[in-house]
Amino acid sequence: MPKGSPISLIELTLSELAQHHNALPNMLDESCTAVIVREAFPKSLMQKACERLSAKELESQLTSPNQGMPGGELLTLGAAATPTMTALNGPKNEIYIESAQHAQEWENLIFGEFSVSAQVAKILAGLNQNKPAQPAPFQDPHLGQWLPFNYRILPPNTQIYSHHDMHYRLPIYDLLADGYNQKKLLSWFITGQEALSGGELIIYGLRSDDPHPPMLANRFVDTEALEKEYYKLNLDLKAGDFLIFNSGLHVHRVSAVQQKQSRITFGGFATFALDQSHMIYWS
Ligand SMILES: O=C(O)CCC(=O)C(=O)O
Repeated sequence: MPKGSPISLIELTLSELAQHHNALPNMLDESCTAVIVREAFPKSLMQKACERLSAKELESQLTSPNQGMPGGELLTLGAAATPTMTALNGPKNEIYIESAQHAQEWENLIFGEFSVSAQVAKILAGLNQNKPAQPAPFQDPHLGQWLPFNYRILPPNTQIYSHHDMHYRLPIYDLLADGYNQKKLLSWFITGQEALSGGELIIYGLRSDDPHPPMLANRFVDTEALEKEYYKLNLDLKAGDFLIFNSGLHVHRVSAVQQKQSRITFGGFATFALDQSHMIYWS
């Protein structure tokens, strides 16, 4: 029998949201691991957005948060509240706040009239008993909202190594308003440009609270052991698909892109208000 927690997946289309209004409460109680909403965003919009993101004018704003990590050097537009090779303790507060101030400008530049953030809020609400979802508020109301999502480019031969996302210990979370569940963390992303070869999201049964995870001497998770011994699920995601999963609990990775085109995604994290009234999302 495989090790770790079993993985369960729900797949639906936008028109079936109402039948799955308990999907995210079921992620809270661990009875559901992942949800894919197929074709949640128009393919033509995704194609245009990826062209704009890859345009010369934006090149100087892209960062390489895992620079120095062989095979892991993805490119991003916008900060993320997560440890990276260049910021092991997560982003500096002022850098994150600066990034959040660009949210609307970037969204307009890359998606035009279409509000991706509003559509994400609608999907999250649909999967959570129609309770509203909104970008995460800062503790200090003058700072406005956290960055709702960031833009991620995985060039050929790069991957995202095995990890989980339970990162509330990072100093950046001191800036989050009170009243949110910091024992649960979900990841979501929209596939902008799919990988036809490699670039697969793989979710494993290994739990973030496992006291004895299989580790290599270099302190990376032993992915070979994950592949051989644990529950696992490979996801086949296409441009326009929306995915949300329990990334605070389940170790996961993105396999190396093995084609000429980059794999492009737009995504962030999400959690629940402690009074269950709404959800928040952020990058
Ligand atoms: O493919 C992506 O955008 C990120 C995958 C991942 O590691 C996550 O969503 O936590």
